[in-house]
Amino acid sequence: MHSSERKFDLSLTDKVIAATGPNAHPRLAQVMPSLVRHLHDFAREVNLTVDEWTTAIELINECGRMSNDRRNETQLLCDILGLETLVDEITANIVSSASVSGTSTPSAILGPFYRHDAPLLPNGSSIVKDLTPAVPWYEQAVADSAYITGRVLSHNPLFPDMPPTPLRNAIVDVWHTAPNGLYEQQDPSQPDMNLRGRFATDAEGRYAFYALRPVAYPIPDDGPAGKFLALLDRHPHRPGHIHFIVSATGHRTLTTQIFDDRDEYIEKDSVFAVKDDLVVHFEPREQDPQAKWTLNYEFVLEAG
Ligand code: MBD
Ligand code: FE
Repeated sequence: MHSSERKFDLSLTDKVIAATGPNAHPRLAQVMPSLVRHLHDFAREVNLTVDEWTTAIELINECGRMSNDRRNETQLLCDILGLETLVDEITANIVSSASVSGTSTPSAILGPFYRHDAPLLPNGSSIVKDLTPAVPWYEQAVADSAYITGRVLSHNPLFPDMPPTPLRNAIVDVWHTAPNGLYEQQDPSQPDMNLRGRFATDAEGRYAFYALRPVAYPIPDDGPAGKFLALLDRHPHRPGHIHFIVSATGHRTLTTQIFDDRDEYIEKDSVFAVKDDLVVHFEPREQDPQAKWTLNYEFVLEAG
């Protein structure tokens, strides 16, 4: 054989797949042949060298080293590759016919900054903590102050033509960044649990709280995911968004985000999470010293 001709051991792939034993975890036994095939095909297709593979290993190791309960760099790496959005889409297709047909609210990715146990607050209260003129972003917080209201409704896919009905005691769990583009756990200058809260809907399914219009912000770009973006000549910005997890007894829990339509990054989200039905329009709010803007948004959960 000519020495410049590349010849790969295709049977290696088969050997790796065949090495799986009869008592393997069933789901792994089902998915690993595909993973191994795609992984090997990728390496052969791009002529992956040892040096390149070592660089990739270092990237993944660095992501792992940086990940903790304040920062999930490995998840961020998946996010910039579109994997969290893809998995969310696949999950919706498998388990939720209604979200696919557009009758329930579409999901969006969780992202790396959710915290459990945000305070349960009364409707009509504010998730903006300690807002005084001493806060560096005070002016912008006042300019972006927003009253967000809406209802949580139930859609039953068994009765697709029935209009959605209000859900009492649904929990609306919300979180977003400060005007400096940082979540409270990323920012020592913010009080614990700032811009996070949970609200229970009333008998008519309504929730209401004060928050801020969200700002566009760069995902953390001082780590390996950020370095990777730079190597790809990609920007790190996400359009301004507010995260929600909406849950109610007997319903599929909805993890989603809403996106402010004023945002220039709405069509170039660095983690590919924007969906048309999740783009919202804030309206000016009259005669409320606590809010310059208002938004009404209904969440439709799927029964089952
Ligand atoms: C975020 O704030 C976020 O919501 C996602 C999905 C990824 C990175 C940063
Ligand atoms: Fe986010």
